[in-house]
Order: sequence, then C-alpha cells, then structure tokens
Amino acid sequence: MRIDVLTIFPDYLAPLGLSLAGKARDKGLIDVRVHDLRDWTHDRHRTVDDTPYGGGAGMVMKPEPWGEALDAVLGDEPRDRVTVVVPTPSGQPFTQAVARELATRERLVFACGRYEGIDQRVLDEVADRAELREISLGDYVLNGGEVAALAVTEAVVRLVPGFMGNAESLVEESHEDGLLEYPVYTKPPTWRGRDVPPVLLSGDHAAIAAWRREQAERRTAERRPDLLPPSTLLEGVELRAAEPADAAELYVLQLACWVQEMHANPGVRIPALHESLDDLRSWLTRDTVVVARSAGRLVGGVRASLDGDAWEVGRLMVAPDLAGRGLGRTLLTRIEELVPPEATTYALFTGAGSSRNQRMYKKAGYRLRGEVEPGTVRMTKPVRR
Ligand code: J9T
Repeated sequence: MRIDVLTIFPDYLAPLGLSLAGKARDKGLIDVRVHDLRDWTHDRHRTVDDTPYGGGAGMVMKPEPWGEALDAVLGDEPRDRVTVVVPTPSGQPFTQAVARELATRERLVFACGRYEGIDQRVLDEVADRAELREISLGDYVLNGGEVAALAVTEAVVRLVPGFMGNAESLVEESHEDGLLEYPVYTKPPTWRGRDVPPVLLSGDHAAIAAWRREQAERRTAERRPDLLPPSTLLEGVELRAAEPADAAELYVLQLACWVQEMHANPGVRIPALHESLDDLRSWLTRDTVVVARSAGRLVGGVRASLDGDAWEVGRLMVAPDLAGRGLGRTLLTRIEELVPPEATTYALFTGAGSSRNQRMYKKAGYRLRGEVEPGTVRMTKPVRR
C-alpha cells in the first residue's frame, strides 16, 4: 500500500516513521511519503490561504497549490486505484469498519487541511479523479487534519494483511465484535489488596468466555448504549414508582394494551377492559406500581401485591409502538425486585392465547401452572434470595 500525505506541517507526520507504520514500512508492506504543500506555491511567502468569499472568520486554503500537489501525487493513476482521505470534523465518522475498507486500497492520499477548510472546488475535483472520503475522528475540532491522518493511518496499517503477527488478537479486539473490550488482568493474583476475579484462575474455559462476554456487554450498555442492538436499547426510558397523577395516562395505556389482548384471546373476559378510571385509581394507591416514561410520555407499567406467600404480578403493559425492545422484561425485573420478604413465589395470570407474553415469562423463569379459567393460564416462579 502506498500512502501520501499532503500537509503544510510535514514534521507533524514524523511519528509515521516510528511505531506501527514504521514497522510496516520496514517490512515493505507500506510506502509512506510526506509532502509539503508549500512546495507547490510560487510566491515569495509560499501562501496557501486567503480570505473567504462571502466574508466570515478565518482563512480558506487556496485551490492552486492543492491542484498542483494533487496533479503531482495522483499523476494519471486510474480513478479506482486511489482513495483521497480528507480529515474534517464535518466528515463521515471514522470507525473500525471504515478502517477495514481503507485497508483494502492500493493507494491512500491524505489531504490535511488547516484553517477553516479547503476551497470546495478542490474537493469536487478530487471526487472526479479518485474516491473521496471526508472523515471525522469525532465531534470535536482540531487545528488541522494531521493528527487525524496519523490516527487513520495507524488504524488502517495494522489491518493490512501480513502486518500483525497474530490474527486472533485482531479479531478479539474492541469494536471487532461490536462490543467494548472486557477488563483484562495479569500476574500477580493479588495486588495491593485487589484480587483478580477468581473465574479467570479457574481454568474453566467456558466459564471464562461467559464472564468475558457478560463484562463486555455490561461495559457496552453503560458506556456506549448506542452500540447495542435496538432490542436492548431503552435509552431515555425512566422507571419509577407510580403516583396518583399517573392514573389517567395509565388508564389510556391499559385500554390500548388490552384491546390487543382481546384480539389474541377471542371470547375471554378481560378485567382490564371492564374497569373505570376510579377502579384504576383505587389499585394504584393500594398496590405496588411501577411506570415507565420516555420523553415525558407514559410508555409502560406493572403492578404487584402480596397475596398469602405469592407476589402477584399483573397489568404488565408496554405501549404497542415500543413493543419488542425489552421494556416489558425490564418492568418485570423491577417489580420482582420490590418483592416483600414474606413472599416465596412470583405469580401471574396471562391469556392462554398470548404466546408472545408466555414466551417472555418463560424466558424470565416462570413455569406454566395450567389453565385456571377458560382462556387464562397461571404462571409462577420461586423467589430466590
Ligand atoms: C481540521 O480537521 C479537524 O479539525 C478534524 C479532522 C478530523 N476529525 C475531527 N474531529 C476534526
């Protein structure tokens, strides 16, 4: 792979001669050439910028030096053999997937801009002569594209076939499986009173793999929920104890949810559809009730009350447009956590024809206890403490 860098600060790219890129160069895998853009100016001051047409702050990089530099660097290279990378905060976000794509190219040319940007006509011409990728490292501004060119080069070069000795360490890394890395430990087993998690010393490879997966998922959920699949994405949903002021909204949500149930269980009498707002108000104050809100809107709810030794869970509801994202399961877990010490089982009723609900309860550890009245099944699960 050949990499050309066009910049007004060639010294900034010195690190390319060291570390990873340097090793790749020694192995003959990449050929890096750094060029000073000012070599293609012709005035005494070697000017590369000018004031913006239309006014405004800052300076814009003039098209002429860029035009000559690109002529020299691109030559008459066919369009499909070269990608020109322009680092800019208004570019496409740089990700591992973009790095993988760039690693397949024969030639990369980094065009590092300074000031407020490069005259747009340069970019338009580049797009005619090569594949143009405007790339951003993230949502922050740098003084120029040089640091971004270094970062992109380092991420790309280590993916060039033959560069990394150990292909496994590439696959196992952060971002390659869509999750963040799990925490890692080495000797000694105890350091300043802190122990390595015992599972890692157990020699049980399946248990170690499961622990690492769980840690990676937990970290990803905490730090980067945007990376998780949408089924587990409940960003911005808040759970809290219901208040009397929630009654009317809960009533409307309940009707919306149980009309669906009515269609899944034809002919079954559904209490939730036969109660008044006042009926709801009375259980709302008597039972333990949790509601879910998203952007101020009530999107879910669940109630429970103690009956003998059973924590009777009921009225688990999720707004139909948010179904399938795990909110029902989250509400169920929360109401289970509120179980009083006297209870020994969780118990609930659901429609015999509501297969989706039953599947969710089974996954949560509930077992079918049979049909109590026609069309209604009871499910229970022991309370574990
Ligand atoms: C001038 O370039 C930048 O400021 C830049 C480049 C790439 N990514 C960014 N986030 C900023």
